[in-house]
Amino acid sequence: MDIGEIKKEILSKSNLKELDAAHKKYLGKNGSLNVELKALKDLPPDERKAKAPELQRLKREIDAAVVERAGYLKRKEIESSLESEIIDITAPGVKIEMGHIHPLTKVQDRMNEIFTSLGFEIVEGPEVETEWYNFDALNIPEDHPARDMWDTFWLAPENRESETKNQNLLLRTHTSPVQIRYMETHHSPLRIITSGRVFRHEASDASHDIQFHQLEGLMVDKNITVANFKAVIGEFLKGLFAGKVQTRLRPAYFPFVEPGFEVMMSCANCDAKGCPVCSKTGWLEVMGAGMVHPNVFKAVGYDVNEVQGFAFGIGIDRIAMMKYKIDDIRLFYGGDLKFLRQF
Ligand code: FA5
Repeated sequence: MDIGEIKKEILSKSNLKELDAAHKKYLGKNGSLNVELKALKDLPPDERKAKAPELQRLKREIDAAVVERAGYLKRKEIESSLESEIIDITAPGVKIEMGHIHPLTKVQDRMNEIFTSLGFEIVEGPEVETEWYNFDALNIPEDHPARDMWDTFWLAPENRESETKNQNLLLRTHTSPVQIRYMETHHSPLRIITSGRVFRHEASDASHDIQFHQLEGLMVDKNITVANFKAVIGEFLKGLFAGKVQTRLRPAYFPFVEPGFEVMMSCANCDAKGCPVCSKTGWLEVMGAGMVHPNVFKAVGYDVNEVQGFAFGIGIDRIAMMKYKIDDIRLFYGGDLKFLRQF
């Protein structure tokens, strides 16, 4: 074996795979030098003694040449990969797309702003309610027909056998239960608003959905009248629409108020000419309201001879539809970016 030739061969290898093959050719399991090294043990002692040092030297030199070449090849590999990976710090960055506030949240924030400027405090309530808070305490007992128009999604009773019937769980139909929750733990005078998601078991169309948002308001004090309600709502509408819409109050029935009203707004979507949003009437109902019913005050332990109050529940989705001239409530929940990016 000519070590000079072998070294030349090793140095000619231009990648690690070829180099490994060359190493195996001499020192692999069946490599020519390895075979000779293994055969040493069968030689007579004299011959073995004479031949072994030479073979060992060859082995060392081949190993050393392979290690040296491998180091060189690896260095080259790293250098070339570094060249191709050069970072151009002057290149423009990749733009990270920012999300933005949903139109419903925008309107809700603005409504909160207006009411807090009028002295209302923001409070919260749960979306999963008990039957008692959603209906009974609001003067809507079990057999009351009003329950039909506020049908909702009931949750399967779980381990509640020991509880009374009106503790059944449901997705709240309105934000009005928060009135009860708040009055149970607070005394008059009070001025609160609460907003959030509500649910209805009903068919959807351009102005109705099975989930939507309400903002509830409640003011309780001595000598509160409908005039106070009209003043507060007047300020709210002025703040949001700057006098660009017409509103009217009409009598309506809600079991938890007496008298009750609905506030109608001239349809901004069709300039009150009539369209699917306003059911071709030119007017859209945006809130229910009224003077708090004595039975509600009794349910929370207030003295009905001492206090009066008004309450209202505004459909936030419909207010947003009027503000931005949106012709279908379902667009808010579709997740279509072409729609959402306009706000
Ligand atoms: C109520 O939910 C009462 N809790 C409101 C109230 C509060 C009355 C306090 C008196 C005192 P109503 O079901 O009308 O009432 O809903 C109130 C508002 O929610 C409506 O004026 C309308 O703007 C909106 N709304 C009602 N149903 C839907 C629906 N399916 N989709 C979208 N918005 C709706």
